[in-house]
Amino acid sequence: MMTPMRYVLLVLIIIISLHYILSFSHEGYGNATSLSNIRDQLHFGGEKGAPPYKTPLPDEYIHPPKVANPLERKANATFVILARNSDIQGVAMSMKQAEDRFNKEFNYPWVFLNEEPFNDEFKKRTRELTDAEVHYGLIPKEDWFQPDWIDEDRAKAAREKMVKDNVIYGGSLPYRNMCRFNSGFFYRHELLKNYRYYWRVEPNVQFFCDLHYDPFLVMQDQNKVYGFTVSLYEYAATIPTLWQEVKNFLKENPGLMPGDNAMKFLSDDGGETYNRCHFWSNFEIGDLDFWRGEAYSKFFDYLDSKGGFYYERWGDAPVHSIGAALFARKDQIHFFNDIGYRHEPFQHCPQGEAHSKGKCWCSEKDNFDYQWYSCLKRYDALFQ
Ligand SMILES: Nc1nc2c(ncn2[C@@H]2O[C@H](COP(=O)(O)OP(=O)(O)OP(=O)(O)O)[C@@H](O)[C@H]2O)c(=O)[nH]1
Ligand SMILES: *[C@@H]1O[C@H](CO)[C@@H](O)[C@H](O)[C@H]1NC(C)=O
Ligand SMILES: *[C@@H]1O[C@H](CO)[C@@H](O)[C@H](O)[C@H]1NC(C)=O
Ligand SMILES: [Mg+2]
Repeated sequence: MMTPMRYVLLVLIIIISLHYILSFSHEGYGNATSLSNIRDQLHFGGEKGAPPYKTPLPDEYIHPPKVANPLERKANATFVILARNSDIQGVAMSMKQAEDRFNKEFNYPWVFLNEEPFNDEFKKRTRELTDAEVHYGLIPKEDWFQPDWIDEDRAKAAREKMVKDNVIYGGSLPYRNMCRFNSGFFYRHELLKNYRYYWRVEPNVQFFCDLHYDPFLVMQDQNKVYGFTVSLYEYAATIPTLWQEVKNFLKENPGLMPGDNAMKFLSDDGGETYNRCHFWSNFEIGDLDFWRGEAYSKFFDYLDSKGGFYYERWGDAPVHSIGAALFARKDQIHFFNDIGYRHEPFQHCPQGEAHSKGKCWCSEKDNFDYQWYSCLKRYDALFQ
């Protein structure tokens, strides 16, 4: 029940509220809080100019991006991303970080490769992330799809068995095409022919630290052929006969290995068995001419002819790693310690001085380098 006293109180509250509401449109409260003025600014009527947030700030507030290249020389190099149109969000994320951490200072071009044409959204969203050149390439069919001479019945049986055995990507044909392309074809693509060095980037990776030197110049000046950040063991189920084929190849093609190669990274018994160590190829900074050279070309053609990319599920990571470890000198394989990097589920986070120098945002405690599943200790041992 409403007593007379409560009735008076309610009327009072209404009067006070009305006073407040009306006073908001009073000039004394300033135009930011004036309802009629906000309506003008937001342009509800459609008859006034653009809302203020659409008017560019005067130039005096804006400073141009810093472009610093103290060495004033550049390598003959490019970024390369293999991706589908549907990968665009992950590509944008990776590319933005590579630009912010490094490339906005250096402006190396970007090459995008796909077995289907890139669509307008993919091109727009990648192009607007960089000041550097961008190139979009179509992969020739014969470099991508399963060749005719592969026995599809045998390949299919292998895929089905791997699904049953829960092998990751075991049932996927596109994944196999991708692994074979990355192993033996990307460096022969028309768009990469004019470059010597490449930095491979994948969708959804992270770069944690500022990089104030040019890793391509390190490769060039120090005669490196392969750079990595993470190394680990391969799944045995994906490469049952790979090492036997490697040994067959070496027997048939003597003289391709330099004396100071990195066989010890791959094998603990002088080459008899493979310890499954490989460099994680979702990150690579490498020399395209090394892949295009005699030793690796012969090596890839030999492996390809055995059909293991389809009858098993040979990855480009072990194939590249074995190629680099056997046909380059061990000092031509470089660990990029300063590059903080994550591809799920592992990351390399620079430690100590390298961490602070790079202003890294990864936690030093989350670092794969000497975890039990990492092969970095075997790389270290090459030089001890
Ligand atoms: N154009 C194209 N690119 C592909 C295809 N499959 C994979 N890729 C690209 O090849 C690279 C490796 O593929 P991922 O799916 O990242 O393989 P992964 O790194 O082994 O596995 P996750 O990253 O854990 O899924 C990435 O750059 C992909 O964008 C494909 O069918 N077509
Ligand atoms: C509010 O806007 C009017 C009209 O644009 C202007 O004349 C008045 O000075 C402004 N008042 C304040 C407090 O800025
Ligand atoms: C870059 O490297 C490629 C491959 O080695 C070579 O063909 C090309 O001439 C080089 N370009 C320049 C400008 O040095
Ligand atoms: Mg990946």
